[in-house]
Amino acid sequence: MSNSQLYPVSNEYRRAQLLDGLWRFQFDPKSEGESEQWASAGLPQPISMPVPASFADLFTEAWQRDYCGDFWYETDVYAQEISADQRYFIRFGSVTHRCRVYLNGKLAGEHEGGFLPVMLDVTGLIHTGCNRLSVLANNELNETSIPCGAVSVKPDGTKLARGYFDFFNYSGIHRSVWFLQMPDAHIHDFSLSYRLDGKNAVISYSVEADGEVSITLRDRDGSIAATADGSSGEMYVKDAHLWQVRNAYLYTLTILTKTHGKVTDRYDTSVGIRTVEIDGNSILVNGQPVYLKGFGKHEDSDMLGRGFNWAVAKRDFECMKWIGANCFRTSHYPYAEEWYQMADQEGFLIIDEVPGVGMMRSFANFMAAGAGKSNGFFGDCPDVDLLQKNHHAAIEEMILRDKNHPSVIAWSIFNEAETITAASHDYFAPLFETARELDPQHRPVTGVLEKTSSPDRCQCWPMMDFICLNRYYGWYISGGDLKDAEAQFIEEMDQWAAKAPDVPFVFTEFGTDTLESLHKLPSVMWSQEYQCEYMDMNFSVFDHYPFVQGELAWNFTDFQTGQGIMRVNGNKKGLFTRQRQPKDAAFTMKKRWEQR
Ligand code: GCB
Repeated sequence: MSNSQLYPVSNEYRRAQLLDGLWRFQFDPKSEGESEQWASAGLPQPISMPVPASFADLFTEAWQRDYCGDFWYETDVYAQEISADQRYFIRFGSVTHRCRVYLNGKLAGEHEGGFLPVMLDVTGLIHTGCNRLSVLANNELNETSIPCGAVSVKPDGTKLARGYFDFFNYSGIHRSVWFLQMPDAHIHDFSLSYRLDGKNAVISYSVEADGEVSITLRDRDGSIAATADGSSGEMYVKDAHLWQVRNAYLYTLTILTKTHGKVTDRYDTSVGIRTVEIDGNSILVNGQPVYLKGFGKHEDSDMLGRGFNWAVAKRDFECMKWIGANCFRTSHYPYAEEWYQMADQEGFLIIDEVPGVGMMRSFANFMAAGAGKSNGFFGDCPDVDLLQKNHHAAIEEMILRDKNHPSVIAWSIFNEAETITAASHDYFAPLFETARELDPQHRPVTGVLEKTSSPDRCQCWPMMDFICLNRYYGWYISGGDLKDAEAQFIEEMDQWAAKAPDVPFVFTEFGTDTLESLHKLPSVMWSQEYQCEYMDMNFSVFDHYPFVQGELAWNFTDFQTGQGIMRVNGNKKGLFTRQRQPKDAAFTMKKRWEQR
């Protein structure tokens, strides 16, 4: 199983060597690197490039920042004695948006999709000593890739990525790269699901591994809480410590495999015991209703672009704790695995979103969507089957990667897709089914609806276990007139109340662009005062409808987008600046969320 998504670990049976650092890099605008054998000969004119990071914001020239097309990364991998009873892998946390990877000039594998791991078995390609690892990456967008977009070609032949979405098309090797060594007979994957039995818990497990399996669960003190033998079965945990919202308890799970009585492999990981269910219009964690408070985020920061950085993640969690949040959505793509590890530790809930974004044909689709002016998409998509295949693969890989995180409470299949045609229904129905079939924990499955997906027109909301709405009354609709905005908001919510009163609703986006420098009395759009008043208006509408079970503001921080007349060096809807300092409305949210 080469698509195992287990996070790398080192122990007496496995070695995980981090390859992060300064790599060699070269743009390949004419796509000639493969025919000119760059993978075996080495990059002809490399510059240095840090990994992990987006390349865009490290340059001082616009063409480099906006580069679209093929580009190469290269580094050396030093292998100690290669042994016949071991397997060797190269694992990228992600390469955006697609890649072909070569080891010593030979193709090791390729991957479509820029937000999930690329795990390549290089056992036959690696040799003792220095090996050349070359990555041909590409960041073009089209209507079969997720996210969706297009590429325009300028008269001089330069390509420009035109995402049908509102975030910069950051590209590169955004997450850590590892050289992994593990025994030939090894542990490939495991799945857990939970049932509570009074104060006790039943863990159903299955392990995919070569050899005989035994597992041990240890509590925080290292005492054994349960054990089991065999590749699937149940463990009974007496007086279980539950993983609770903002009060996480993590056990350590150890999986051992043996062949002829001898231990051959071992994998240790943190796990949390908790259940997630929908009951009427409540979202239950461990049988208790939870109201989701938090943000839609982006992986986005100064200099790094979308590159993962532990310090940024730490600061984000500290800000989210300070403000009283308990949840975030990985808008609009699965994040680096380290975000989920931290959420597991901090007791945060995650709505895990696949990059199903841009499924509406518009270069500023946030405008069209926010105002309820969607265009069709699926009916005239050039190759809807290929798009669906890529979407399906991303769902599969996301669930395979994230299924064991206690923080993950739901899967989001799309953000603001067109959902008002029969074609959209036919497109999404099998994808929702896939998510339901693949998740051993049967978490809720949802999708995020924009304004056009109104109660009377949306064909897809019945597929959702809870309904996510992005609504901008007071910004894209009746901007500057909160009274009028509120009246229209209530009108729509009354329609939902009549249509789907027994389903939980979560607001996954609401917000206003706000300049940290602008104060104005009386308020105007873009001022800090307006953001506060807008939030208060939204809260009063949310509180009026008992089926509203969450509010995830847009956005946690200001973030980079493409250029445009509606964006001032990016989207300014952050409750925090891009440097992670609070705007005034952050105090409004804190006051509410600390009491909610
Ligand atoms: C949306 C999109 C999000 C945008 C946001 C906005 O509806 O889902 O990606 O950034 O609106 O600020 O316009």
